Amino acid sequence: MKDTQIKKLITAEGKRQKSVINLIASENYVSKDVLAALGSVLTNKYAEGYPGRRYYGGNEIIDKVETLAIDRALKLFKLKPDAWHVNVQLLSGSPANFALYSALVPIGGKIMGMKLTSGGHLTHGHPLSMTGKLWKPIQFELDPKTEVIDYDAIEKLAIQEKPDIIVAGFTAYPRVVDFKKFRSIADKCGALLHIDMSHFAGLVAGGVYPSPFPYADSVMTTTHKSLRGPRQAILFVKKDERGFDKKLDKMVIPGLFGGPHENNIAGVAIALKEADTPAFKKYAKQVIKNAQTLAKELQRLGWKIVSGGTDSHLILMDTFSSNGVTGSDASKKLEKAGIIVNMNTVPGDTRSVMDPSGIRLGTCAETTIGKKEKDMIKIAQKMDKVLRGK
Ligand code: DSN
Repeated sequence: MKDTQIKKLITAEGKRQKSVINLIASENYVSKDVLAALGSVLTNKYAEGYPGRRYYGGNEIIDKVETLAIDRALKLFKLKPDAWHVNVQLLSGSPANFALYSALVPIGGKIMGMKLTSGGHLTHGHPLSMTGKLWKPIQFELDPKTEVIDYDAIEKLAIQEKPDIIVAGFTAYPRVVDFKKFRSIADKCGALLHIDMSHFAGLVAGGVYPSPFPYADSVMTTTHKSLRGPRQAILFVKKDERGFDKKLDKMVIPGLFGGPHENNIAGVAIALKEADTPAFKKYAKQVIKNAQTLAKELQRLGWKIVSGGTDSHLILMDTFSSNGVTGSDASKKLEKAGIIVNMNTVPGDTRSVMDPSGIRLGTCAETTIGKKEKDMIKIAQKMDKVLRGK
């Protein structure tokens, strides 16, 4: 690389990544092949439109790249091409959820999702997100006692509010989501069911977390979390007489978006193939084993883990009620000791989002570099020492 300033920064970031314990639940380390695709000549090409229907010439090879990504997405999640439609063009989860609502929910309609402080995402109808301004947000919270989803309360609210769409699948919720129950709630109030599986898509692919596809009308996933691909998103919609496939594609381009980043899409195609292997299944299993071990050891050391544990890659640790350490202080102290986490609200949090009561942990990245249960125990013990100032 001729630009020495940027080269130095890339090298420094590579070193930083190698030198820390990365417990950011939404990060992972991609393969060399994915990196090669991202830095390839595919970035030079404009390809507005879809395979076989582009506004620009010269897309005969690009069309094959995008088609491969779509085919591999269907294959990985065991979907029939005549039952599901796939759009791989959106760059990350927020614009993908926005495109989906724009395509399927009339402006001013109701989006029902989990509150940010309970583990929902900004794009599930938070008042500061455009998804909470252009549509009317109906927000639900967790059961304050058990800190898990209260399906009966959601059903009651849904029947009362009659949302156009219910969003399930969350950004800071460690437990398995019962998609069948969400389907039945959606049917009772006449809503569509949209699943945001960004966090656990890799676990679904690895067969260690339930698949939402039998129950959803639409599914969105980012590709860079447990799925271990580049930063990008995939949208899936049911293909039937409702015409969601055409509505979605038209909303993505020309409705919202321009030229797809085909270098990213090639990286996604590679990651989807990598996830379709026995080695990835083993990886997904280990991710959960590691998270459960980390949670258990932290609990043993006296730290409160939200909902009492985890069924996934993700742990929410209530540092404030355990020991009076705020989420912001905890994350700063840990970073100084080489452990990278993010501060996070906990269910029912009364502290501010900028200095909440807890931190969120995840095991995707550390499992990718080969960490096992014994390493998780050491990490928990180091965290305990740092947080207690020992
Ligand atoms: N930033 C993602 C996460 O960390 O979960 C969600 O947008």
